[in-house]
Amino acid sequence: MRPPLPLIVAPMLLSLVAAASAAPWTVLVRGQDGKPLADAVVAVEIKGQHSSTNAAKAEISQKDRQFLPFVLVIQTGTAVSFPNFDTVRHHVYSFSPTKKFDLKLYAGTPAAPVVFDKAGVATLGCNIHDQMSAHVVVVDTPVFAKTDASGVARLDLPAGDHQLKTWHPRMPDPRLQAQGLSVGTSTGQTVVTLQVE
Ligand SMILES: [Cu+2]
Repeated sequence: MRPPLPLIVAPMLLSLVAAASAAPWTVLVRGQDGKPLADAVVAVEIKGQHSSTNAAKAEISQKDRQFLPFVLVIQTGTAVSFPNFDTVRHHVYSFSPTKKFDLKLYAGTPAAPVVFDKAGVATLGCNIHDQMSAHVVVVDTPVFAKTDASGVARLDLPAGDHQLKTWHPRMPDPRLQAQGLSVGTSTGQTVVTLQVE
């Protein structure tokens, strides 16, 4: 015969019910060879609805003649500043249709940040240092993450039918891959395969 449930279980069950409105979701991103991809962008448009911001801020710094981070994911409308921590000057630019800009040779932090007002991928370079490159991935949602070394990103998602978008710097295609994602009330996992070079 089963013993009666201890009293402590009742409040635990209640908190489980409350937490059920957001399901912990794992997205594993891998290449066509099956190997996990680190630094992949995973973004979820909740119920497929676009959402932008006019308050978010982010940063790509320059240190030791490198951009940091190499991949930045932001919500559409985010203002990005480009502080230079090197003693040499940098000249940061993007020719990408998602956001074209040019920060002429500077030291320190340019006065005005760059607002990324359109979804897509902007590839950055420096006119002085050819080896410097970075990517700004602009998504129409505040729900996003990057994959870790094992290709895994974790997100808390509400139940519903969403749009899952993924991208990796080794993809020849500058567009994010999109697919439907159905989330119920329990935890789940999605595996995404991207064509990379
Ligand atoms: Cu530079």
